[in-house]
Amino acid sequence: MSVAQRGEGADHGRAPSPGWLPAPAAGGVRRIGTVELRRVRLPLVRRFRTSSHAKAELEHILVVLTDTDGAVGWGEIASPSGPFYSAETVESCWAVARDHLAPLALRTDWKHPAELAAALGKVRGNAFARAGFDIAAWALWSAAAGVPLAYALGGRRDHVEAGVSLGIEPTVDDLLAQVGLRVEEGYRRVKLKIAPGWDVEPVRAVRAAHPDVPLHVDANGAYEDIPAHRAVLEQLDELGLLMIEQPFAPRALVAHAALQERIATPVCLDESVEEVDDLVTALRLGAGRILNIKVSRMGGLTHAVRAHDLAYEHGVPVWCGGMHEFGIGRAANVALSALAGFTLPSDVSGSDRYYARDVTTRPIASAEGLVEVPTAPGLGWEADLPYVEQRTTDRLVLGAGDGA
Ligand code: OSB
Ligand code: MG
Repeated sequence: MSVAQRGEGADHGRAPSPGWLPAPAAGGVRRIGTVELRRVRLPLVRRFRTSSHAKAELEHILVVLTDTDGAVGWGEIASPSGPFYSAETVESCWAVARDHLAPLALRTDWKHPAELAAALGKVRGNAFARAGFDIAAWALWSAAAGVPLAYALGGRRDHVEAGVSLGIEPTVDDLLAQVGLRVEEGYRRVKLKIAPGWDVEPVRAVRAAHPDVPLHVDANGAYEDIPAHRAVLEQLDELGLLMIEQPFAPRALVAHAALQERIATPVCLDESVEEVDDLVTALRLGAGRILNIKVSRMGGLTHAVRAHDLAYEHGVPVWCGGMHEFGIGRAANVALSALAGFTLPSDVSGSDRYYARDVTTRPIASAEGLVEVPTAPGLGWEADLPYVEQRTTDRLVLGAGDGA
């Protein structure tokens, strides 16, 4: 199925939920009249630590596209500040958005967001930066077409299952307290960040305290395909985990395939799949049995949907990974997770897990581990403009004259 057909009723064989509006009309030719970029900072309610870094405040870039008819769409560039998850940084995203993506967006005529995504694809890599524009284009287009973003993408769920991602904690007791809290809140699965030195012991302790909780671990590529690390991964294989996510470096697809042959626990890929062609390679090699699809990492919703479709055809279950998104990026994650292949809980925990106050007028809320998919046209959450303004540290507006 091609993305160009979306909006014409692709439903993966599922009956549309009652209340969904008809599929969007194709609409006319659009041209972006202004691109607004805002650097926005939000304090985190709790520090989050991965195998590479720890943070108390996050800065993301909000992208606001306004077309020449006045239709508006918001997107989010959710890059971490440093180049540790991928090669991008907030600074690199700002420069690429300003110097390359905004001019491309300002001089491209498009009818469907996939056409704008194709034009932005002239820029290699820089997926997080491209994703901000692609999300904004989908938000604009689905709002203008009068359908919920999820529906425009081909999603037909009315709720999506939420899981939480827990960082590396100072002690095993701190971790157990966090897991206890989140299980109490009803989250459908718990993901634990692991790294050499923080793996078998904490994961065993959590498993002992919560024998039935769907549990998975994410190494963010911190292990190597060496005997000592293989032994650790084989011990983790005994703990009844849903999956072991990205144990090895992004390009180490052969090592992931070899591991998957040795262990029964499904290997899940995250950093390894930046493009749909990486997924083609991974599928051919048997480098994993589950895919984490991140809107940012794939360069936006257009490519995220394509990765979903390919995984779906191959019977590979997917879930939507998070990048601590603010409300705009989080809304895109919720919409994407409404697609049929997202059969595992996604990183779409409530805004309150990360931010005391989000950039949307209404926070994204998880109740009993479920997040409602909006039925309103477009993104389904509105930017809280006064609060966004208050948290903005830098702002740039580019117009037609800047698109040459
Ligand atoms: O690997 O999923 C990851 C955050 C920053 C960098 C990498 C990752 C993460 C998360 C975020 O786990 C989870 C979330 O947004 O809920
Ligand atoms: Mg991950």
